[in-house]
Amino acid sequence: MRSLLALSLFFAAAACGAPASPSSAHEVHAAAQLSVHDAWATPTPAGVDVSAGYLTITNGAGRTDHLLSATSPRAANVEVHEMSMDGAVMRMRALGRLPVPAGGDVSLAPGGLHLMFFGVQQPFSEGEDIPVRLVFEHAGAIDVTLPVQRTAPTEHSGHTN
Ligand SMILES: [Cu+2]
Repeated sequence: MRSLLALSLFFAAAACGAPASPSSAHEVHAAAQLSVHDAWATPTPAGVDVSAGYLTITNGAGRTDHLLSATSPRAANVEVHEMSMDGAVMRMRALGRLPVPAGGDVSLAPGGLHLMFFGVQQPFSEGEDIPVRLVFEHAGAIDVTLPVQRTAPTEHSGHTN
C-alpha cells in the first residue's frame, strides 16, 4: 500500500503543475449516445510501471449505462479507481461498475475517479497518445485516445464545469 500511496500523491501533485497548452481531445459516438471528452493520461513516473488516465463520459441516452471495464495495448491491466480521503490517508479502490446516469456525465479527474494503468512496459511520455477501449453495458466498446500531458486539458481553458 505504501507504493500506492506514494503514487496517489504523485498524481495529486501532477494536477497542480504549470498549465499545459489547451488540447481538444474530443470523441463523439452519436450512435451510442455516449461521448467521451477531455481525455488525458499522466506521464509514467520514473521507476514505476503504472500511470493514470482521466476523461469525462457524457450520456445522452435515456437510460443509465455502466462502464464495465477498460483495456489498453499499452498496459497489462487497466482498472477504474476511486480515490478518497480517509482522514489524512488517501485511499484508492477499484470499482467493478461505474454508473453513467441518463442525461448526465461522470468525470474521471485528479483527486477522484481515474483509470489506473498497471504493467506499463513502455512508459507514457508527454505528447503521445494512449489508445484505450472502454466497454459499457449498453453502448458496448468505445475506443478513445488519451494524450499524455502533465495537466488536465480544461484546467485553464475557461470552461465552466
Ligand atoms: Cu488508482
